[in-house]
Amino acid sequence: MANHDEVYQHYIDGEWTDGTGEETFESENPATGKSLGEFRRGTPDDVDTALAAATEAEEEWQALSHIDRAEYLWDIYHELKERHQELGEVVTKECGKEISEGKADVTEAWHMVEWAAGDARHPKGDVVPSEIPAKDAYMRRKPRGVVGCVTPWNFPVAIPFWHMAVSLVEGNTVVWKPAEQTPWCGQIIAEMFEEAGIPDGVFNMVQGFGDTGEAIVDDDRVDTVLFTGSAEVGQEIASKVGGQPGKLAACEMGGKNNIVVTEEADLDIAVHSAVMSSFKTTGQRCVSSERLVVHEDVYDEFKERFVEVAKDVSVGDPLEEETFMGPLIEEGHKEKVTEYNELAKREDVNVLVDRTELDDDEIPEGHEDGHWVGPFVYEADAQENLRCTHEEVFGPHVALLKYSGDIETAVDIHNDTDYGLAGAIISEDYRQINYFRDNAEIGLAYGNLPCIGAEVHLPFGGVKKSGNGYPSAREVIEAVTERTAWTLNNSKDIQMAQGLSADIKTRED
Ligand code: UN1
Repeated sequence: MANHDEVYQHYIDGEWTDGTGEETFESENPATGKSLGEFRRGTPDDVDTALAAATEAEEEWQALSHIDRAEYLWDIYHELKERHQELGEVVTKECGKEISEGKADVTEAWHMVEWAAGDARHPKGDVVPSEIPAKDAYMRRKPRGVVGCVTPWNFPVAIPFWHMAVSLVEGNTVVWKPAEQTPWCGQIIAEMFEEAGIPDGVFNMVQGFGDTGEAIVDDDRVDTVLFTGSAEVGQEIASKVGGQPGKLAACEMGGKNNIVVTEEADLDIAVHSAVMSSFKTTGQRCVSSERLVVHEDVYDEFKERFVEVAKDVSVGDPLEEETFMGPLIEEGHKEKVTEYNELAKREDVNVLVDRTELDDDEIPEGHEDGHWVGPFVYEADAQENLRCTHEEVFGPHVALLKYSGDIETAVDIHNDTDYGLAGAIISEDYRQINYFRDNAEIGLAYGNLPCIGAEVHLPFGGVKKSGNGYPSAREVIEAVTERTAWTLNNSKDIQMAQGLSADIKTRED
């Protein structure tokens, strides 16, 4: 539990500060409804102060080598590892993910820090051949300047490091707004940067809501915006930033992700992968699967087995190791998931499992005010344009979509959503697998696996409505650095490429 006598502050320019706002907000444990601590709510003025500090700190930070900058992150890497259990529990208490997931979030964070800090010693840029033997050509990288980071609650430790670790090692300064649902994780990360002794103004954290995030996105001093979160907000950010010359946004958003189970599938793998993809994190990953596209030859058996698990999967106290699904993040989200379950019924699907309201005896003692929901599973017509099978719910709301015919048909159904983040094919036939690999419109594709659990050094991002960039690992380097094409002449003569004449002709010639 965070300290209850304290109102937690922002971290700006190397200082803890109340900021200019009068308001505070609480972090709530979604499994109990109890407060975990009170936090200052940031204002656009606080963002202004943080951006001034980040801008001021650029020069000093950029004067350091990549390797020196990475040293601060190595300290954080060790701390994340040493405090694994404790921080995993904080994640679980604050965002409701069951404990193995809470701990995996912390592990994913130190993996990202390790990648970014280790990358500091790798070659940067390229040596490029020139048409002219006397010329040396290089592609070099420079930091863009100030990076604004807006991160979600569902990976409250990992995703901040996706955004910030590479940005900082590359020489940018950062202004970060953690999700309003997980300010305690934000507080702990800011304490880590402080303890690591990062120079004032290089890392700044402003707690708050959408208006704080918007102030970061809108400000001219921000050179790159990194955003992970909902499609609506991401699209708004991408279009706003797109209209501001010189500014970049890398946005990673949601999905309506599919698992395709063909007639050649091993059904043990299929059921296992589908359960993991649909119900882990209570369906609240942007890569969670809400569509299971299953061939008619294996449909009945798959359905029977999947439904059996969905009826029994354990929902409960996320701190207990026996729990598979914790609560939803907040009451408003419980309402949204419930509405989508109701909508599916109105759209006349065939409901197979409805655990929208759990039985009283399923809810652990002392957790009556948690935001509980269990699986909701239904079958629907794959060809029909229903809202429930096409809109992202972000919960354990799963459609079984039966298909007949070949893999081409399955992939057509797979691609029939506006999103394109993650997906999987379950099949023992390599031709089907390869067809899916080449034709599924997604950024993260899996074969004979769940469509969740990407490793940090893979590019993470989607196509279509799911994203316009990759705010993590190697790919984020493009968003947080500028390239310079640098050419040096080693000769005293000027010789041009493309056969361009270097002769200067005068009237006398
Ligand atoms: C998210 O879905 O919001 O691939 C992020 C995964 C994790 C990250 C998920 N590494 O499931």
